[in-house]
Amino acid sequence: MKYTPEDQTASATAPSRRRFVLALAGALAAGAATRSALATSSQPQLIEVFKTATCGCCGAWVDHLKANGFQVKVNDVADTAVSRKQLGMPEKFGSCHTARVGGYVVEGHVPALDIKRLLATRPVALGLAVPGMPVGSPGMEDGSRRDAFQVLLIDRRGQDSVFASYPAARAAAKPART
Ligand SMILES: [Cu+2]
Repeated sequence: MKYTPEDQTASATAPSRRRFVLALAGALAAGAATRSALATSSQPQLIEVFKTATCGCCGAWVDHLKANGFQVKVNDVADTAVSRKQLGMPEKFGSCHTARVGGYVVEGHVPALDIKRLLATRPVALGLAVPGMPVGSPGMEDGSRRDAFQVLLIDRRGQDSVFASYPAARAAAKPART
């Protein structure tokens, strides 16, 4: 049998060209998927807030959410305890406002970054809570003072675990003079 270089070339080229076309199609599909994922994530996340009409720190928290890219729907209600009960957030974790976002409940002055982490990691849980109204949490600013506070992850049985911890912060101390 006579060996012909052309035959070898032809038989080697065809499959590799097919592989290249398949690889190109795959790359295009991956690019399209990435673009659509980006398009989805650039849509503002809707968060629905339940607060009383006169609550100033609630309004400041709403502003904090908007500044961090959330689309906020505000519902002024007569009693936020009723909203908490409807959303299933135990009263012992209660604060001045409650909210619903992406299938979770968010109670109190929770930092927007923690809500984003919740939505990105999607743990099995009821949601997050910052009980009470710690000074220095978003919407509760008082100069540079910040009391230590924790963001709690509340599971569906009402058990809590620490989701994030914020240490206390004070205004920079003046240099001591001796
Ligand atoms: Cu408040």
